[in-house]
Amino acid sequence: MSKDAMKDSVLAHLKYALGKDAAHATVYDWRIALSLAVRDRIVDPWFNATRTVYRADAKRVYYLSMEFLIGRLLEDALVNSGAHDEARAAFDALGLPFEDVLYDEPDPALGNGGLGRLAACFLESLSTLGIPAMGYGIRYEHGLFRQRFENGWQVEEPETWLTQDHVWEFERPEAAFEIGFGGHVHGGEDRAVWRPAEAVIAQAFDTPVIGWQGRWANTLRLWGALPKQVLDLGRFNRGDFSGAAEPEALARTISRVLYPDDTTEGGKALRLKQEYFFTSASLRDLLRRFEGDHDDWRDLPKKVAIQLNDTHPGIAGPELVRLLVDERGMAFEDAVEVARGCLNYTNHTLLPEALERWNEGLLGYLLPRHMQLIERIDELHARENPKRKVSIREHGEVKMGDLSFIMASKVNGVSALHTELMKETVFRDLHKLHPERIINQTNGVTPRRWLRTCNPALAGLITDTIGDGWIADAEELERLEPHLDDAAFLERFADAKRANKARLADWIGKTQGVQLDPSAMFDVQIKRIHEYKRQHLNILETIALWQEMRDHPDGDWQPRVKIFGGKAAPGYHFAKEIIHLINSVARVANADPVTAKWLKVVFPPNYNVTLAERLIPAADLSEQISTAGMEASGTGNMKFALNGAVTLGTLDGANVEIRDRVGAENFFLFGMTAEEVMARREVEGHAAAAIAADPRLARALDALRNGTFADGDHDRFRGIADNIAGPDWFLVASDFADYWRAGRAAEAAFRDGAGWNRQAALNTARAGWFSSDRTIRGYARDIWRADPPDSFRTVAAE
Ligand code: F58
Repeated sequence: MSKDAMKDSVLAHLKYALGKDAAHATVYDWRIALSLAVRDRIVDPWFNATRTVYRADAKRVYYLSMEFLIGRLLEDALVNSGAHDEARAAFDALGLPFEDVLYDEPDPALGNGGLGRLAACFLESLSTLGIPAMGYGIRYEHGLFRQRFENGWQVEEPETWLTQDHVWEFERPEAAFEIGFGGHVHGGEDRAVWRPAEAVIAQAFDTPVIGWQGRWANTLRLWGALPKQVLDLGRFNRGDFSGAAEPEALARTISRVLYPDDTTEGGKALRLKQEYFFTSASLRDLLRRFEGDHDDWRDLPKKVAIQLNDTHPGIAGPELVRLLVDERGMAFEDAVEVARGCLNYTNHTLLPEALERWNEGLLGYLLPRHMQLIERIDELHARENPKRKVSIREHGEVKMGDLSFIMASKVNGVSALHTELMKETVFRDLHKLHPERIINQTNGVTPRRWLRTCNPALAGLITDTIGDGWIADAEELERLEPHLDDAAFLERFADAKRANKARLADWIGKTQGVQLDPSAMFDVQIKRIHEYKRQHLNILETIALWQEMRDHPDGDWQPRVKIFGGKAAPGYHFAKEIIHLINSVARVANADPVTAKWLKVVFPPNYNVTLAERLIPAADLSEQISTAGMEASGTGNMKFALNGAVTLGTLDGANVEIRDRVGAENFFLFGMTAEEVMARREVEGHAAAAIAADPRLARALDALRNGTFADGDHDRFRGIADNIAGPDWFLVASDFADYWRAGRAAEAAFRDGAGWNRQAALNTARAGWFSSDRTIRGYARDIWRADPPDSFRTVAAE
């Protein structure tokens, strides 16, 4: 499409879809008009892909996830459909600010963090690779809360992405299912009849996901909850107007917010309802599709691969069995076999408190038939494995991890280390019974969004140097290596980074009122706030650094900017304290005339995909400092490496594999190994010993207790200090000295400009393996046994 055709299309949509003329159009109007113009280009490849799959009767992959952290869609669609340059030229010709139009789009925050973003990267890679797939999730009216700070404290506000037109989705009123809860079960052992006490409607909303070069598009199908009955007319006519609207309000609650606070009983029930709601709708949808052209249910695993993204859709096991037994008359054991043939489960955490368990009372109340089936599945597993030591049920609870494991063909971890730890810890007993079931699939990220689109300066340099083949095959980035001895190339690499940093500094100056020197080292830690991720280790080191600078104001300090981003779960008090501490240190340190030329701390609020896209290209140093053995993989670590930031990190999650690939000399390693962590926890008084051995650490902790960052209030940060000095489960004190050492080593390396540039560029050159295309190929080969249809190449040529 030419620039003029794009311009005409945008103007036509402006006029006929929005009813505006160019003279009166707002940025919003232009954005919607452009989005519709691009959407027009996606619909044909989308239809073609769907037709191709039907014609070939190809196996489909269904990715079930509570979260799809898709981020803004317009720029992705422009880049992948190949319309980006024409659109920019068209907007230039119209005299409109293209960037402002792109940034006008709200960021659908339909996820918490890595798990949700991984699902979004996977969908994009599935489309790029032409693998027939569908993502299934929930269309939350309000995604993850919007974060703002009040006196340094996190305040949560509802996210409102759907108050504007969301033109990427197509509503499908005909794709709707009734989802029941509660009630009673009637009938026999095998075939039973469940009569739910209440029901809501799950209705589909489809978003096409276009792959690189517009060759293929899969669908993201999100379910919205609707009432069966809009209004209780009886109550309305009796004058009970708010009561009359109750059925609608109650039904809609199910798809209202992402991850409601489940510290209350009501919250727990709602979360379970959400999980069943989208899992049931998705399974019924895919069975209906299969039913259209097949008559033998035993063939289901040949045509359907279902991936459970963590245990949130773990009720899929019993639900699929129920749909086959109660609604299609299959024998129980046959149904279990068919279900196991289709289902696979990805684990994302070893943290015991994050492994889902459902109380049997609640489960039996909301899903009585499923509770019966879970009992039978457990009995069957016991019969099949007479020597087993485990049971799905324990202390009146159902362990969703074990249930998902037992009902899956394959169970995978998300990095090499995490997969090994899964075998030794959470799934030790089950792994012994089923030694072939656990496999590893190290995570990856899409290089389209996380390099090509978010970092045009670096992407342009790479393409000038080695051509654009790397966008489809990120491992081609290795071809940069011969250029790393070319001073002119390294200078251009540094120019790109400098430009990104200057742009970020400008934005932070405008939005946060903090002035940054773009030549300082930009040191970034962005992720959910959690004790195991150890933002408190980072801020403690910042305090120690600040103290040393004040002691030696004539020292030759390396200027450093510490950038933080992340949200704390609303009920996680300690994480909120950490946020408050970071903001308090920022307030004091940034105002200190002695240190301000060397040290700045910034924490832009409301970290989300859009903010990550701004920060990652501008980072010099990537902080990946979790307690070893606790971060399943991490995916931010991959995005940073791809964008030429050097990692300062522990031997945890995928850091291990990043270090293997980029080389130990291009990675700042510190801290204990996972094994050492386990051993150290057993040593009584480990924190006190570490503090006694390190006056620098002791002094930084003192500053938390003497009111330095709390206007003299000695108690404000005492909780954090006492935690580090006391139980210190996450070994902040024990790892502090080595973290300090590694930080200084990174600063010294950064001073050596040319050497640093080479290290940074080497990270980019060797990070191509961390593309989600590689990960998806692994899943397709080892788990799903699904391929692109033969005609994928023909479609490309059409
Ligand atoms: C993350 N999990 C892991 N969970 O922490 C990270 O190491 C990994 O790289 C990533 O998954 C992808 O595999 C994660 O993001 C959540 O967000 C939970 C969702 C349910 C509520 C509690 C948080």
